Amino acid sequence: MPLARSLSVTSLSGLEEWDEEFDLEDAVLFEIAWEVANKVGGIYTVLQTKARLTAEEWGENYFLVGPYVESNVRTQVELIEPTNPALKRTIDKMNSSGCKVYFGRWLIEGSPYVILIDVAFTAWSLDSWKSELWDLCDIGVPWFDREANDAVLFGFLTAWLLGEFAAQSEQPSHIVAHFHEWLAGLGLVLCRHRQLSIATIFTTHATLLGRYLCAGNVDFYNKLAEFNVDKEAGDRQIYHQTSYPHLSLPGQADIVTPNGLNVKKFSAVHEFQNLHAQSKNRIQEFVRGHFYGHLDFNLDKCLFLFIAGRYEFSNKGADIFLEALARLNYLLRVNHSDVTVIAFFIMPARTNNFNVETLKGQAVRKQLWDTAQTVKERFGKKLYESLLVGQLPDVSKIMDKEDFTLMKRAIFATQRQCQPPVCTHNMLEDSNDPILTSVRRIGLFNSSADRVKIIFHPEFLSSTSPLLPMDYEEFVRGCHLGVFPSYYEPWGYTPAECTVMGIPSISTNLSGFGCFMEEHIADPSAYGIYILDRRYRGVDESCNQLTSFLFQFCKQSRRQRIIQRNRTERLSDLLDWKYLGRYYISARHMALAKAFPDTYTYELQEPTSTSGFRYPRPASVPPSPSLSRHSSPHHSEAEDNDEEERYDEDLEAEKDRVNIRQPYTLPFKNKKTE
Ligand code: G6P
Ligand code: 1S3
Repeated sequence: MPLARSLSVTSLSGLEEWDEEFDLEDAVLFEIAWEVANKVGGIYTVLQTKARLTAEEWGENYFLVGPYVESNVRTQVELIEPTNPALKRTIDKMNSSGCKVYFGRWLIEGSPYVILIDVAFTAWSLDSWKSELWDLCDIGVPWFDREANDAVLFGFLTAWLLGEFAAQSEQPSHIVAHFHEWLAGLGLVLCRHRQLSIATIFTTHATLLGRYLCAGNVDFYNKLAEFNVDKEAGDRQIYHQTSYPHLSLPGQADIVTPNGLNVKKFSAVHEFQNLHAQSKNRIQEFVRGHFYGHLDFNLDKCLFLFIAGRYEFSNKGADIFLEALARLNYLLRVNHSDVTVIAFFIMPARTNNFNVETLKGQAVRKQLWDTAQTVKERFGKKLYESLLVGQLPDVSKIMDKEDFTLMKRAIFATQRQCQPPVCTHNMLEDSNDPILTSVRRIGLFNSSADRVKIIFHPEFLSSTSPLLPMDYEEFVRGCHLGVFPSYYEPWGYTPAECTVMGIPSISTNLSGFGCFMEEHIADPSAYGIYILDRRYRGVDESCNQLTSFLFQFCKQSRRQRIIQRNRTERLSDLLDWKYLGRYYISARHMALAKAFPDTYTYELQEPTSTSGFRYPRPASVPPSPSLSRHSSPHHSEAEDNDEEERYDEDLEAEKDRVNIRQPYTLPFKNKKTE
């Protein structure tokens, strides 16, 4: 009887050398998720970034299973014939029985094989499968819940695929099926019910009930043990959705698997700093247009902050970010700071496209640029003609009336009767949108007197946008600080992505990422990893702490920011799948050992006291504004500009990189039985 194992993370301590000898030759891995080649949220990032490592380990025996979505396939997948004979027979058999199953290569790093199932094609089975589900575990799925209906179809089809593959395999192979999240979880329930000889794993990335409860007015973390989960789910009409994970994940998780990234290393150490400068220039161009007629602040002293992600106002901490921005605005004003903060909110909401005022801003900027080019050309021509006849031009006459008219007209066009807009789009629910409602309450309307300006871009970024033509990665690189003060965040990729790009970030000790960094870095804030305490403090206290992080950040000199970015980037290794992938590897081996004890074994290991690895404090002076390393006690603008040589010096001081290969030991050891 196969054993379903829920493999999510337990602890990062107590990890030892990995046993590389584990022989997977006759084992086959299926990784099943709704987000295979289908970008919906964070799980896509997990699968897409981890694929190379998993493909390296499992080679031809690794298959990702997901839904067939035509538009995704057209852009991300190369359809081919299956090479594995048992799989080919499986797919042929399913397709001749009324299914539509495709096979291909996902065109990402590692080029893993994908099996994509068109769930709509088998919708004729929905009613009978729903009634089977009811008989099996008393779960009823309402007809109007499209997502849950898709989960039923996907679950039955994946269980069909796995069962058929096991039957078609000539010699019984050791199959591991790894299911992600509730949308795929039903497949696991069915595999167990049908007693398929398969090692199963279930990973949950967030729970729906957790999202709902945290978004409501409850003290989630202090009352966690008291909730009657069935009642809470029933009250919110999500009982059927929350029951799949409960059925797939009985009891305690066996292992916690931190999320990694594919860390890109540049050959030139400072390349990421150059990229920051380039991307920042592009954001500055956008700001020039957005604030036309109100550009009364120094762009060179402007800091770009951002929050991005699924639009869950309080779960993602947009609520306390706004409150802290209002307090920061007050502090900057009373301290007569010359710094201007522009806070971007990149969270998709329902809109009917960009608003006219925002588009006009970019058009005005473009017009000013064109005017300057025209006048420059006319000027250049006259200068050239004068030099041709051997004369220096009469500077007072080189620009004529027409030039001035052109320039005056362009300047008149920058006059504006309204403030620069807070929101770049026409919102469908403007009057009760949570971000806009908060902005109205705190009164941050991009007025001249405010040192903090707000731009709400309710759509994910794209390099083809007529407004801000940058993709997300480019945008992050150009910003100074990512702010993610989440209340509900099982992991949180956004601050991790900032870290590998060398951009400092704020997260919380309620997010997996924040806890992971707190556990592994002796002094996270010295590395630009600010971790807000939302676990032991009230909302107001957390807001004050956030305000203080922001204010301290604004007080840093350019040089201090450059040093801090170097330190942040140095943490990349900690988040590389190259190391973090071991938790997944370990989980699969554990599942194999539990399902096939005659072939595989594993031993539990006691965590050792030496295992708690921590990144040491930076060797050089912390980048605090009060602790400047400038040889002269007077800190001037000129000093800020010779930073290029200075950060080399900082890198030298901290050259002895930490070898992070050692700290990752696993809570158990695996062996293949001889
Ligand atoms: C990078 C570039 C520098 C630039 C700096 C701006 O380090 O290599 O040339 O001066 O970014 O930093 P800031 O924090 O002011 O955007
Ligand atoms: C979930 O996506 P989310 O943003 O809805 O899964 C992500 C990947 O594991 C995780 O990083 C995030 O915290 C969860 O919330």
